[in-house]
Amino acid sequence: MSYWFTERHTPTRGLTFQVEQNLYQEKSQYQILDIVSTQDFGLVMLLDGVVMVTEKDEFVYHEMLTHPTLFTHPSPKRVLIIGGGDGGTLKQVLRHPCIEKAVLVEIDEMVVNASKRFFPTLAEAFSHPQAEVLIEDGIAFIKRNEGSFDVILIDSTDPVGAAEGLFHKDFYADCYKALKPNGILTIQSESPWIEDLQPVISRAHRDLKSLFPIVMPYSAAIQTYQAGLWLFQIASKKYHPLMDFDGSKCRDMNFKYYNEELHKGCFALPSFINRLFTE
Ligand code: AG3
Repeated sequence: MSYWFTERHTPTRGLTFQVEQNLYQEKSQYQILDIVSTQDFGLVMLLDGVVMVTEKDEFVYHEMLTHPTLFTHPSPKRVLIIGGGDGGTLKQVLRHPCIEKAVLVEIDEMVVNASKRFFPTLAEAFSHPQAEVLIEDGIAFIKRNEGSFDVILIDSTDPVGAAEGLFHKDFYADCYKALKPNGILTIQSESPWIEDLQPVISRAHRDLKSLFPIVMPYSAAIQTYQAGLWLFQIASKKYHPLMDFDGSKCRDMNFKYYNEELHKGCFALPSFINRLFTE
């Protein structure tokens, strides 16, 4: 029996689509997971009623969280993903032949297991020889791993509940320490159209700037996330996302969203968004 599902983005607006079938529901100590099937987006994973992954457009978020950073760092060998239990980010990371080790630290095993069952094309990354999957709180993990990674990618849920600590300055400081001297941290940074999130986005920028010499926000158009426009922020110890970018490396890689021109363009932001980073 099909029905209209709405994810509420604010008390007065949201994203609505038709669900064909509820396929699966499970509850962990952290959240409720639903897998539903839809005409428009294929299978959709919801956590606490919030869209996390859709078969149709997962590539946009996962490519854009990964490739701008991995093509900025000239030789990323050790990559850490915090969150990302669906495996989508890990899959994109492992497309880079220079990767020697990609560690995924997900707090909720339920997400990993559901992805294995319902998103096998993402979850296949878990069994890649260079991949290591740990079920652990990323905030604790990072404190034990100083100087270990070239790149850290934060693939978190929204800044509520278990993920809230992943938006805090203390956590970014621990990420700074867990990076090697030329390392890069990249975070998913929510939608600039949601007024309540604007202070969170601005604060993250300020906090990252207080730690890293180079901080560059960028955007991607993700139709199934809030208001269809999403931000990320790169925080880098040395390499500059435009000056140190070598476009020749990505030319033959056949991405679905990311490409060389888009890399250069995604850092150009609308003025109202730039103001979130200057005021
Ligand atoms: N990370 C989820 C980003 C937050 C989405 N928020 C929202 N739709 N309100 C995602 C998991 C993908 N690996």
